[in-house]
Amino acid sequence: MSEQLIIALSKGRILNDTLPLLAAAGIEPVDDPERSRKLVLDTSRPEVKLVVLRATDVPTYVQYGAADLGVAGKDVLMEHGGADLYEPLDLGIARCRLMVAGFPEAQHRPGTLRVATKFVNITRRYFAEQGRQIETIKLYGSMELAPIAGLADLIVDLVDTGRTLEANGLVPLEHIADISSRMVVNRASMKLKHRPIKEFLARLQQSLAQD
Ligand code: PRT
Ligand code: MG
Repeated sequence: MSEQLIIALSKGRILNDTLPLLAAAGIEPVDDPERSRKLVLDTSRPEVKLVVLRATDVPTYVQYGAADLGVAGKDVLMEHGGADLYEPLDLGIARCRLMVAGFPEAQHRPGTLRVATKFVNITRRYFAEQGRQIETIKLYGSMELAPIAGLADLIVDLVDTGRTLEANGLVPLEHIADISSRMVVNRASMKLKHRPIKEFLARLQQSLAQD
């Protein structure tokens, strides 16, 4: 019997782009992940199971080895810190940019700026590296509202087309990082299940190269 592999997938927009890549690598869920109420999904390969998680929980599952592999946005990985994770593959999906945004010139206001974001770790690191003093305000969604409502001077958020910013009178001000989804691997699994993981990554890489 071959060793079991558990792959953690991020719910939502990343999932739609991940499933075709897995299918091309020979792994297809037996039940529709969008519809099934099962938390652990069987696949076309009996030794491979999928768990579909809240995106921010994926690095945690892989870090502790509850999943051997996982797919997560670089934003989520940067915010998590990446302890005990290998990041062998850029899947090139769900691309966007992590940006500082706000009303034009907002970053030149005097005094300590207030920055609203769900990425508090990334935000603190980014401004600290530049020696700029800020106060972070943790939000869980609708960051774009914060400057409009007077809650914050700036936001740190993901930007794709820029339409959400524009629709709210905001502009992108500073580029922090280019984002795409990555395959991550638990460090212990990489050693203990080296062969099946290497084979899986090779198949995935091949299907990426054919795109
Ligand atoms: O919903 P939940 O809180 O569980 O998680 P989530 O909202 O973070 O999940 P989901 O399904 O939205 O997926 C988020 C992941 O997709 C992120 O971690 C990124 O890696 C990736 N991604 C890629 C994006 C975007 N593009 C994106 N544009 N995540 C969010 N957005 C949002 C952005 O926050 C902003 O509100 O889209 C809006 C901007 O889009 P434009 O096109 O108007 O610029
Ligand atoms: Mg969402």
